[in-house]
Amino acid sequence: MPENLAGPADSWWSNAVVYQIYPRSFADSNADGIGDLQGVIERLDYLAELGVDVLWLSPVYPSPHDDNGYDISDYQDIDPLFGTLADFDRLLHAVHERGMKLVMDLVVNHTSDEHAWFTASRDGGPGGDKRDWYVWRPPREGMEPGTPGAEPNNWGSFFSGPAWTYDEASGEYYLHLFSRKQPDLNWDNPEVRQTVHAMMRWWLERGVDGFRMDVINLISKAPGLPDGPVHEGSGYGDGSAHYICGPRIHEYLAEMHREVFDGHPRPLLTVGEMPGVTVEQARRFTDPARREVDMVFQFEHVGLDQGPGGKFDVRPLKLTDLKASLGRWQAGLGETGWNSLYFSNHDQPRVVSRFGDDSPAYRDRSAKLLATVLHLHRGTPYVYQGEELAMANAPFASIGDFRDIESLNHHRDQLALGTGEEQILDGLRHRGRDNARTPMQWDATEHAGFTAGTPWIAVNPDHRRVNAKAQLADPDSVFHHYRRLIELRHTEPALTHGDFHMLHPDHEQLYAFTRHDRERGVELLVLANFGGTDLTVDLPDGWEDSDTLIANLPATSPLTSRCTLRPWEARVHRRSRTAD
Ligand code: ISL
Ligand code: CA
Repeated sequence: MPENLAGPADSWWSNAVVYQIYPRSFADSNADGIGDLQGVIERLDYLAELGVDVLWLSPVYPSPHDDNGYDISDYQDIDPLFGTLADFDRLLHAVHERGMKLVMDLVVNHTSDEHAWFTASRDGGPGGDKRDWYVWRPPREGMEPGTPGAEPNNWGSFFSGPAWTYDEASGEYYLHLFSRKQPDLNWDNPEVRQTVHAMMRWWLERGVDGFRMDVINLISKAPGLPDGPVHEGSGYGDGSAHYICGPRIHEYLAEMHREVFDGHPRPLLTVGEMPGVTVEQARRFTDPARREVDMVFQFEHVGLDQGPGGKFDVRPLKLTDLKASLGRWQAGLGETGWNSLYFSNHDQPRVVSRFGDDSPAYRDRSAKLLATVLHLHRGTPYVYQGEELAMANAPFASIGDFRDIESLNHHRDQLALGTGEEQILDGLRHRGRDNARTPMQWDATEHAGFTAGTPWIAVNPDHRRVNAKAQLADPDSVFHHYRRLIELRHTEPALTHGDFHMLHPDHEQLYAFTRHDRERGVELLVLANFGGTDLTVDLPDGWEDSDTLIANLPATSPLTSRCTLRPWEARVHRRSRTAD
């Protein structure tokens, strides 16, 4: 990034829209039931028609797939399941030919336990060459190694159970914040950092346009790895204070920037996935002057409908909470930092089921409303595959329908604790990550045109009605609404440059805000009715008869100072406003 930038809003990605592909579930070209790179190549024209600027590819590297590729056993190759490096080069070329960019998933908080680095680290034993590349510790003193409570500290893993696994051969434990097949790398070791940097440069030289960095704010752990406060439900300690944005995180990201990105000739995009990051921290991470990352994924707004029992403890979202949270992030990152805007990804349930209304009457309309609200915020919008079709949560009948390690582990552990089957399934149906991972719905044929074989996870039966083919043909579809929103990002500078001002923050059904682009003298007004009943609102002065920029329903009359929004209606108005 050039030194003389006025701020993040002047960067190339400030008016870009990113589309996330989860390759396993996108398109299968060889009928083995698993999506692959050739499948992506065959669907690129669809993405070009949607108009997105950047594709983010979830991991396609060799992997035992304990966590669907987020457990990597070789960073510089392609898993045969997805194709070859030659297929990758063809994909990259085809993406660039269409004027889009390609961003890779960088998963370097941990590797697979089948990565050669880890097997060398484990089998070399204490004192071995690569021992220090991972986090090895002896058992807790006075405890019988390998028994519960003998772990070096009390941290629980994100995927249930302790964050440590015992290696009998060497008598030590290794740390894994995620599954036992995802050992954490030791970032305090300079060799580890240099090796990762070299690997990243290798991909940039191949032509990729940046990285989405998996849980990158977890790479610096507090010295001593202290115990965390014990969580009643699981009995494990919450170690997050000792690894979320740990003591050396800014140093490591600045160093990575220096070693990998500085002076690179092509425009790149970097986005750090950062569970638990605060607004203040995110402003530091994304301040262009600090040269760390371009933007971050934060998690506050996708935790608001969660009870004290954790992510599977479901409670209804309060709209006032969502507005307070997103509004605080808009204000908090201000002119200095930059937001990533997302409701959906491969870890989250489908947004139309979660924050909208996926019943036939309001499914399309509420999906368009959610998209409108999100895309009109300040930041870079992310679209997750199928979101642009209003794909909904899946009707999982029993535990046998789930594939995700997080869901399966949770089910196993809750059963052991005596929780009832139906209660567990209810949590999984609402929150399970497999909701986002059912195959992309291309058409109404068997398996939705995703595969000619048997899909690795069942296709949502609603694909007969909800699919890309039908929506491409219908100018009023959710797909075309997303296409228009993406086009607006490119043509209306107020979306990028306008400041953000929340209206009626205490209203429980209305999401309303303005975006004022002072430099160009343009102001936008966004009105969204988050509910299935009519809603009458009083507008601020001066919006009568203003132009409609985009809406999810045809207007019945010009805007008046008091107007009625129909169920799940969203509209965006535009006016000139020079003076203040
Ligand atoms: O979905 C979650 C578990 O409840 C999140 O906490 C998730 O694990 C977290 O957002 C980190 O996600 C990333 O790293 C994980 C991987 O499983 C996710 O798919 C990835 O997005 C470990 O690599
Ligand atoms: Ca395949």
